Amino acid sequence: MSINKIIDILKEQQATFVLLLCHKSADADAVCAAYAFQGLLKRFLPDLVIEIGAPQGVNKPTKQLLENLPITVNLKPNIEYASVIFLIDMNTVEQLDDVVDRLKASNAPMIIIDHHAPNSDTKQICNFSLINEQAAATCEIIYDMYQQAGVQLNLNEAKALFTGMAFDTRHFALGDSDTFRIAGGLVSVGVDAQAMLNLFSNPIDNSERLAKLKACKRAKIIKNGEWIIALSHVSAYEASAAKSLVDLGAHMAAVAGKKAGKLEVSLRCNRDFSEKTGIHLGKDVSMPLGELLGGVGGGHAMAAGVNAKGEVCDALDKCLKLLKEKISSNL
Ligand SMILES: [Mn+2]
Repeated sequence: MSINKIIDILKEQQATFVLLLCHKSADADAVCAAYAFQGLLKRFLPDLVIEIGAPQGVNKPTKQLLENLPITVNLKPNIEYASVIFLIDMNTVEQLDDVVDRLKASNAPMIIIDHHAPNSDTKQICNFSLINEQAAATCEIIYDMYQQAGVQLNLNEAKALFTGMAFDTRHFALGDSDTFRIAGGLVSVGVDAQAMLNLFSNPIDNSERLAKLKACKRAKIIKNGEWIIALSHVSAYEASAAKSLVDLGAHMAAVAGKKAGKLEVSLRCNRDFSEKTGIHLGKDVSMPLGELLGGVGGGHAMAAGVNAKGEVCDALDKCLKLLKEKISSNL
């Protein structure tokens, strides 16, 4: 789907107000992609009112980011008034909890712009999609839309795209050739790469440090052939804990946590595991695990998550079973 097609849809709808919706505790990729996309739409339709909405808040690093870039995010977006709704960087609408009902009640066409493996529920409510699973960040997709349209980024838009990419690629460690091509383009607009990275490198707080250390202490280590799998549980920072276990040496880690009756499982693996087993954590593990646990799962090849119900132990058992099945079937 091209920018021209998007502009056509906005014109057909005689859109006056458009909403760019970000996921729960919106991250830098979501908010920055929305900001740059807002700028691109403005070039074509200067009279259009375009709001960035994060009905379930933004995460901590993003709060810091909003103090440094002129991005306005509405935490109580006007879903009911939108002529067209864009879902930015959002692989599952279930992440939006009760907002889903308001979205479903809306007659506005919905367009998803994302780099996650699409979830079937989300596809159902979206009329159009622009999904590139190869992109390391949604910000990369937006950059290519500017290129396609022949529109120059201004410095703030370039800074935003750079920051979103830095977050989703772990400061470019997970970047591929496209990531560096785009980063080069952004630097040529005037982005000072080192300054941007320093500005947004957030020192982690003690509760996150403790969660990571507890996850290591509690980890159950399983050897499956050549693979070392670590399973653990914490009550917060599951994703950060899973990443830490992989950084420490596990090929694959799953960390579960339960808070207020809601169960979350975060999955991470290293590149070697991903490439040699051919397992896509989002599609092959998180999605079926989400279904097994009465919730939803999704994500990327090397980083994925599940939001569901149930107990931590049962979730980790089921996760391990799925992994073992996938490893043996892909041998
Ligand atoms: Mn993203």
